[in-house]
Amino acid sequence: LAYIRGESEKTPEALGVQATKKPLVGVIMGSDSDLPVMADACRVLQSFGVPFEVTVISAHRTPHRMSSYAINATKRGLKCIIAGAGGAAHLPGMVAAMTPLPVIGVPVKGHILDGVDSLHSIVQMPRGVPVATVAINNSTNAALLAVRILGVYDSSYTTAMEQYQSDMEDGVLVKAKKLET
Ligand code: RP5
Repeated sequence: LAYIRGESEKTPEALGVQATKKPLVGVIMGSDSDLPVMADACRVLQSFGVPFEVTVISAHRTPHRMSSYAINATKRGLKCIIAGAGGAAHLPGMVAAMTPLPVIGVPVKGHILDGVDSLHSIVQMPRGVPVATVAINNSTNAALLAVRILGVYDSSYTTAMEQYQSDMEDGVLVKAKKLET
């Protein structure tokens, strides 16, 4: 999948993100203006060695591309989709409606309503069509959740997650010790 716009400051590569072949996770976003937020998810996936792809798909501006992506996601080998969008953030919900894969929604903060509009658009799905929604701009957690999902069928991801949790705990304890001395 090619990245849509070509400005150097808005390419995944410019943000240290390198998509891989045979992706298991699709990272999609409504606009390349979402990339600085969504790049965190890509970096986390990279750090866990998860094969992923990244691209722009807009529910409103490219509805046909969105349906084609969602409908073909399973047969292309994806196991999970992370979808970020801002404002009238319909992308995660619409993709979830067209694939049986788990979809994780990232509400991207816009300029006007502080991301609460995006959060509500993504979290308020009707019964029957779930989107696992993370906090506003928190694509890091979306990727961590994707790693946990992958761990259900590949225990190496669960082992890596256990290591991550242990390192996180150690990091906090080191900081706590510094405060106590
Ligand atoms: C949404 O509209 C995108 O996800 C983005 O967060 C927002 C603004 O898009 P741009 O006008 O910056 O392309 O669809």
